Amino acid sequence: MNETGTTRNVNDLFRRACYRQPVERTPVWMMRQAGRYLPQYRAVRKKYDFITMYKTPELAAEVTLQPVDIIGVDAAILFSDILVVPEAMGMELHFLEGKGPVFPQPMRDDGDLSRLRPVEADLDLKFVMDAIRICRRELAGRVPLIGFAGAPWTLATYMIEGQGSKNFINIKKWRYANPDSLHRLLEKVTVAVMEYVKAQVAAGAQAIQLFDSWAGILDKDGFAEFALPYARQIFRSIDDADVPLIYFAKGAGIWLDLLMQSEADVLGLDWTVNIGEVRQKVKDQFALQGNLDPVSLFAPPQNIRQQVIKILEDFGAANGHIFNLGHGILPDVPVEHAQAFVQSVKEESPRFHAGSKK
Ligand code: 1CP
Repeated sequence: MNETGTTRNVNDLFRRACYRQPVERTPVWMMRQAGRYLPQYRAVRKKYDFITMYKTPELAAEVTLQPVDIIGVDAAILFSDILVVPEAMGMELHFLEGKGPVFPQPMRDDGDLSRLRPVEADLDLKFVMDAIRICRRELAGRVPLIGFAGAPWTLATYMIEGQGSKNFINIKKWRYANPDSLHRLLEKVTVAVMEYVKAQVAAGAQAIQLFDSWAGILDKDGFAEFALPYARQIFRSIDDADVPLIYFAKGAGIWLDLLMQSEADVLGLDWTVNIGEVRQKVKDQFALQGNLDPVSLFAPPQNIRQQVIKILEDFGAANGHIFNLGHGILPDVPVEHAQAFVQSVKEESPRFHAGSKK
């Protein structure tokens, strides 16, 4: 136990890196690490559909822990989905095999706003909180547990489009034709996500990542108006919780001046930016997470190692790097390649921290 009465993590590299404190080596985890590239995940998934898996705390905890045991990552991320929040707000969610998640009755205008109800996270999303408690017990301090949510802009895209989209015509039409009512939707979603992440931290989540996967479909002014302020409001609402806050806004690396107003501790980067250049610009204001192109994991392990070295060199000998992919790991990546990636970070990064003291 430490002075705050909580059990200290045996491996707290991730937390220290998030707060830009010295580490012996760079911590590493992978977005979507609990997923289909793992045969052990597919074995569980063969028996249960996706929605049953995330609604059953024991199953969610089981697959959350798999990459910790099999790949050796330095953080676990709760197995769940960003779409549980709109579902808890009253939108029916289906999961179609071979297609993915779908809202059969998407929101199309302000008349639909009244369909949304406020979320009581401890009740409506109890299965998530129970999964967090099981994960913490079973991890027993081996690595920290990351909780997460979709950022309001990205959740709104799914709520309005009904599913993944190519041109996002429906949400963009709404944005241009009736921006005020889109703001009302985003406000409702923001309140729900604030409740949700607060409850996750209370249940034991040791970091919170907001996924703004569709930030990059916006223009700069649109990002400043419809995405960033809502993510920032959520970070502000849990600022006093003593857990690192990560903002992964995919495609937003070109708007670094705006990302720097996010009030997160860590900026998640996709693979399109050079992490060294970003570090020069953000200086010591943020830790950075990223940013290997997930497709590079199909290359042979020696090539993966070279890519890892390149990113470590670009970042340089500084504090505040959490190694990750630039987006989620793809389903047909060979497990040995994911292992080689993590192993390469573990083996190659210590020399960049040689002067660091704990
Ligand atoms: O087994 C299966 O077929 C289900 C595939 C799957 C998985 C493993 C889905 C459906 N969601 C998940 C888990 C998941 N989703 C996690 C688990 C923790 C982890 O290992 O990282 C997380 C963090 C998410 C978050 C999520 N869901 C995002 C944001 C991250 C990202 O990739 O950009 C998004 C956009 C979703 C929506 C979603 N859920 C599932 C799919 C296939 C999709 C994408 C739908 C689409 O856009 O077409």
